[in-house]
Amino acid sequence: TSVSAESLIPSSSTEEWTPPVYPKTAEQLERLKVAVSGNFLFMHLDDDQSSQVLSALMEKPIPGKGTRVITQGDVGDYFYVVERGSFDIYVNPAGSMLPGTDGMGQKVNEIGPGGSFGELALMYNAPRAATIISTTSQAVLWALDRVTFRRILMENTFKKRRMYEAFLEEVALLSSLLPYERSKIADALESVTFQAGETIIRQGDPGDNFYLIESGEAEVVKNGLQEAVKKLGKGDYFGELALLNDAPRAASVRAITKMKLATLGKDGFQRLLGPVTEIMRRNDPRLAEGVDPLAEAGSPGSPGGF
Ligand code: 1OR
Repeated sequence: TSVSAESLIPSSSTEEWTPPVYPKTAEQLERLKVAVSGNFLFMHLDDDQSSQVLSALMEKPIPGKGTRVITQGDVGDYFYVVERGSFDIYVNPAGSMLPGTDGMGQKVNEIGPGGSFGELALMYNAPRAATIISTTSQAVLWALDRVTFRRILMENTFKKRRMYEAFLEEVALLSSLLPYERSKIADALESVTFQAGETIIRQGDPGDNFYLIESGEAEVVKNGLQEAVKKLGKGDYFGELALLNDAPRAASVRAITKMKLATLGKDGFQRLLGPVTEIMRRNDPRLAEGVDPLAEAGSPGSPGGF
């Protein structure tokens, strides 16, 4: 199959095109819906797009452990969503593997149910950037062909990755991450705005979201007192403590100016910010106050930090 021709057609092209249809049983459709439900790439589709994508996805059982699904350097054909099983990702920094060698390089990541892979080659018309191998014996993938991926899924992904790329690069908390890890965060972020004076999170409430400040200023308010606390601005984050400690909000945060925030839900926070949770714990304001946050973790509602 050739990669060249359709890659030049913008995904908004009005040219005739009908997505493939793979009929599914009710049982298959149910499994598929669960598999894509947690995937950020599917979240902004309208009803039409959603049903087109669901019928274009093709079930692909991966029977054996150690099955190679994608080979670094190959031409990209499908995008995959994981329903069941797990997969290891290997990257050889030297580029594509030499024929006849097994030089897969280093293991860089693992992907499990609800995750997805194989979007890069389709988005950028680039060779596969990694090799992907099953590590469980009964894995199930759902595959989406490159044209349907580009026509329906990519527009949103691209827009969001582009929109957040520059911003996330400036966020100190995320500077230790690889660019690809920041791209995955970009996919998951949602933008929200608040007016000056509005309360964004309230002390004592359950914590469901993590926030990064895109623009504007906020203040942290604890026990109704403003003195002891600090101001937050562009690139700062808040809302992490309740998620890290599974505790109610330890302080309120109120917008001083109009604010634009990028937010991640609990799932995304746990899935994507795992590598930087240690940094967040180290930055825990309660450590600066001389309070041992671990000693407090078991007593929900206790004041401390923000
Ligand atoms: P693809 O179409 O290039 C391989 O086929 C897929 O592996 C790729 O799309 C991504 O979906 C997925 N670097 C490159 N590709 C990765 C990476 C990755 N992780 C998953 N994929 N890195 C790991 C980041 C934690 C960077 C390693 C230097």
